[in-house]
Order: sequence, then structure tokens, then C-alpha cells
Amino acid sequence: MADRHCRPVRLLVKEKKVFRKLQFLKNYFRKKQNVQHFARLVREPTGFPSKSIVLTTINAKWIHPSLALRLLKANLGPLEETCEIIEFALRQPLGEKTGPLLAARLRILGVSVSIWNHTATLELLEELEKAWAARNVTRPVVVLGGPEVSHLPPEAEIFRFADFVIRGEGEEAFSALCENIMNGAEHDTPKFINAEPVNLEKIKSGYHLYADEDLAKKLIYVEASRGCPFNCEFCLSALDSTVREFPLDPFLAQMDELVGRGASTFKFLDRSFNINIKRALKVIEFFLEKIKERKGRLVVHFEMVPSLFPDELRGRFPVFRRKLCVLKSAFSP
Ligand code: B12
Ligand code: SF4
Repeated sequence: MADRHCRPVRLLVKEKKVFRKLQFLKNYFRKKQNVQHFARLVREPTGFPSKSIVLTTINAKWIHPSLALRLLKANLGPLEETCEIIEFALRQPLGEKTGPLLAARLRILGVSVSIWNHTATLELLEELEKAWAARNVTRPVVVLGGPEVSHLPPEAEIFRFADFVIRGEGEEAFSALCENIMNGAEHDTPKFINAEPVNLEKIKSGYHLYADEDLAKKLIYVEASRGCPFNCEFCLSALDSTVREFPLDPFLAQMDELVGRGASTFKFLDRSFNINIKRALKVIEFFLEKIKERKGRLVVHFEMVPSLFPDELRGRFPVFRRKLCVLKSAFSP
């Protein structure tokens, strides 16, 4: 008789203890205002298919390779080996994009989002989520980054599909996050991570990750500096008030290697390439020499500040003139 009464009482005590533990956990995560985020991240500890990282994006066209993905991969440290870059072009049908991503046995999917691929990325992520659920496979951790998601409000629809969003320059923040994820230590990381601008003297360049086919057939994006000192209202680059420069000698050595490997069309991503005239002249002299060596079969594109054209710079342009393209918006900074 006594036993029949004791069992439920013992259970009740046990339940109360469990309940208190749960209550404690709930309050802890409430305090961090992270309950939903945490729920998405809880996974089977041993259920990961592999340790691989895929970095992907949808480029505006096939001829525009993404420098961002190459920089992110190059700066992954020991995880670089486990990372693959898979690029698409806007006009490819959705199935061509989901196919390789579903075939990859990935643990982290990093997606670069820009204005031209926002809608297409949303479609892609929606389709991938459906496919992962239907196949009953462990979905990878989805990390978004890029200029478009760096400034959207947290309620933006695209963030429904993200576990983490890195806002700003990703080279160091993405590497740190991947390391945490691989070590199972990401649970305390907030969903939105504000990355500080990186030290351009410290990060690794990603130019070696341009494949021979890229060099032969695509535009080769390079950057000698980041940021813009002007404040045009409509432009994202106006948010950085300073210009930071990559160290010049290593940069020119990297350009030399790219020319040597057969790159024929260079596009400088610098917002105001000629803001530092001395440096600009050195880069121009370097490419003039290469153009001579290649008997003119080399195209180099810069975006220039039209008001900063002293004679010594103008004097170097007769050869370049026909290829000079001035950013429209830069006329009235
Ligand atoms: C090359 C380029 C293009 C190319 C496309 C390139 C491609 N891959 O397809 C072309 C010429 C087609 C283009 C067109 C346009 N572009 Co554009 N373009 C650029 C440019 C000059 C370089 C982009 C780049 O490679 N930067 C270098 C990399 C290293 O920087 P990043 O991409 O920002 O990447 C860093 C971070 O964002 C982050 N990150 C990026 N991806 C990821 C991914 C993950 C997972 C993580 C963690 C982090 C991360 O880490 C990276 C390293 O620090 C930028 C300006 C600039 N200098 O950045 C404008 C820029 C991206 N373009 C812009 C705009 C507005 C346009 C146009 C709309 C212009 C127009 N009015 O027509 C069109 C859109 C065309 C379309 N079809 O809709 C804006 C973007 C605004 C936005 N919200 O995305 C920018 C920022 C210019 C500006 N200052 O306003 N563009
Ligand atoms: S000068 Fe060009 S890059 Fe700089 S803020 Fe204005 S439009 Fe943007």
C-alpha cells in the first residue's frame, strides 16, 4: 500500500527537478533573447554528414567570378582544405543551382548575397530547405554574408533561412565562426555578427584561387584598396569614411603572377583608385609594362575620381584612353 503511494510521489519529485532544470534553461536563453535561434541550432551531436564547408553565390553573369568567396576560403586557416567554392550565374535555372549543393556533403553553407542575387538567393535557400527536410538529412549551418545582408533589418525574409549572418568584412569573422561550428561551440554566438573591418596587411589574398579557366575567360576582379572617402547618399561605399590600402609590393607580385598565369582582363574594385596618386602611378606603370610585354593583349579597368587627375597621371593615359571607364556616380561625389 505504502509503495503504491510512494512511486507517484517519487516521480513527482523527479518531474519537479526536471521541470526546474528546464525552467532554468528557458530563462537563460530568454535572457539572451535567443530562444528561436537556439532551437534551430540544436542538432544531433553525431549526426553531421561530414566536415566540409561550401561557399556559394549567384554571380550577375558567368564572366563575373566572386572575389569575396575566394578571400573567405583563403582565410579559413586549417579549414581551407575542407572548403569548396561553388559559383552560379543568375540566368541558370534553379535546378542547376540546387543540384550541386544537395550533392555536396556539407556541414556549413556560406552564401554571399548582393543586390543582384537577393531574390534568386531567397528562392535557392527556400528550395534547399525543402529538399533537406524531404530527404531527412541534417541540414547544414547556413551562414549569410555580403553587402546586401550587411544592411537589411533582422526581420528581412531572407534571414528566416539563416543560422548566422555576418555583417561587414568576412575574412576573419567567417573563419572564427566556422572553427566554432566545427568544435560544436557555436551555441553562444548571436545570429547577427557585426564584423570589424579587417587589417589588409594581415589577411591572405585569394588570387591563387582563380582557376585557369577563370583567368582565360572571365573578368579578373582585384582590389588594391577598400573604402571611399566620399559620401554619395545612394552608395554603400560611402559608409566607410576611410580608404585602407593593401601593401603595394605584395599586391604587385600577385598581379605579376596572375598576368604570368594568363589573366587578360583585370577589373579593379577600388572605389577611388586614384585617391593616392603616387600609388596609382606605380600600379599604372606596372600594367603599362605588362601591356607592352603582352603586345596590347591586356585590358585593365579602373574606377577613377575625375577631379583627381594631375598632369603626371593624365600623361600616362594616352595608351589607356580608349579603355578608360569612369564611374558615372563619381562625377558628383
Ligand atoms: C563587381 C561588382 C558588380 C558586378 C557583379 C559581380 C558579380 N560577382 O556578379 C556587376 C558589374 C555586374 C555589378 C552590378 C551592379 N552592382 Co555592383 N558591385 C561590384 C563591386 C564593384 C565589387 C564587388 C566585390 O567583389 N567586392 C569585393 C569583395 C571582397 O567585397 P564584398 O563582396 O563586399 O565581400 C566582403 C563582405 O561583403 C563579406 N562577404 C561577402 N560575401 C560573403 C559571404 C559570407 C558567407 C560571409 C560570411 C561574408 C561575405 O566578406 C567579404 C570580404 O570582406 C561592388 C563595390 C565593391 N567595391 O565592393 C559593387 C556593389 C556590390 N554593387 C552594387 C550595386 C548597387 C550594383 C548595381 C545594382 C548597380 C546598378 N545600379 O546597376 C548592379 C546590379 C546588377 C544587377 N544585375 O542587378 C552595390 C551593392 C549594394 C548591395 N546591397 O548589394 C555595391 C556595394 C556598390 C556600392 N558601393 O554601392 N556589380
Ligand atoms: S565616389 Fe563612388 S564609391 Fe565613393 S561614395 Fe560616391 S558613388 Fe560610392
